[in-house]
Amino acid sequence: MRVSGLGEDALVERIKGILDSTYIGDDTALVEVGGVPLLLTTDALREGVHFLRSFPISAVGWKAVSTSVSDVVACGGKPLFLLVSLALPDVDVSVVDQLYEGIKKACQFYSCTVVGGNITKSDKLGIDVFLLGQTQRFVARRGAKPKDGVYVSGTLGDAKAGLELLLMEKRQYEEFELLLIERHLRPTARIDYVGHISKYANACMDISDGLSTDANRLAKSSGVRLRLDPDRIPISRELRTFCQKHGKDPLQYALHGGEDYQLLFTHPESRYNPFLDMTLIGWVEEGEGVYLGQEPLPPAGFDHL
Ligand code: TPP
Repeated sequence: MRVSGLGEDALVERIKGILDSTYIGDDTALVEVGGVPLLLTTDALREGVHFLRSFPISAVGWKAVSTSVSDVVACGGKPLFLLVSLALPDVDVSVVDQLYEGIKKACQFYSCTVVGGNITKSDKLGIDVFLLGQTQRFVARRGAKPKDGVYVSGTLGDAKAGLELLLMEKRQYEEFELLLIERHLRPTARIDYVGHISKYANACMDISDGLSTDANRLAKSSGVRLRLDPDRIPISRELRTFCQKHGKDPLQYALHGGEDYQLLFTHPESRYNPFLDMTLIGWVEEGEGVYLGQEPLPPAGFDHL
């Protein structure tokens, strides 16, 4: 069987079985070194899969750091040190300069440091980030409890619309379109949520492959059902305008669009924080799977295989 026939989640389960590992399965791995708990994660961006060479290359650097930071944040942690490995075609040196300008800006924003890396020759450009972080309390995907509220940060679906706009290669973009493009190119990991997640979340993960796919992962890990309310899914004004213009349904973007790097988390409703842009989108119940109102919501986001 080809890996494409298996799908990403089943392949990860298979690898977990081969390694006989109890670590694999969350956005980061929690390890202990000399009594100190540390978080480890790695993420890759590949030309043709995550970006095109025509995209601003400094944004690719920013995004490479942000996607890994997002994993650490989802576990309630702060980023510390990174290794950056490049798969590099014979490009102009300025491409590498710009890439690292983006990486540097992101590191300054998230207060973390590149401490090394690796460079290999390649036909296509690729960036692998390995990130070390630390947390006061490790938050996994498996802790959601019946009666918890289900929350997301920010708005959903913007990054998918931004990608579609980029791929249209228009000569001129309207202001709302530029905002959506920016959300695709330069997603911001929700480092402002670290305190809230590490103190209050029972379960958390970031939404990289789309809410429908990632909510099913969280439900499965926690052994619970998530029932989401379609009227509560947060959708930006820009996405509504985009969908109006193109005759699309914004809810479909919010449910299945990937790469927003917002957080999906659960905790008692009493922990709601009005100073964060968090939205209650549903509740945890006993059972399994994800429901949107009364209908099952199967995973229909991005699958890497
Ligand atoms: N085509 C291009 C050129 N760029 C894109 N960003 C996409 C398609 C869409 N896309 C690529 S990866 C991805 C999506 C929606 C999902 C997120 O992937 P990743 O950041 O690797 O998430 P992970 O599953 O590793 O957390």
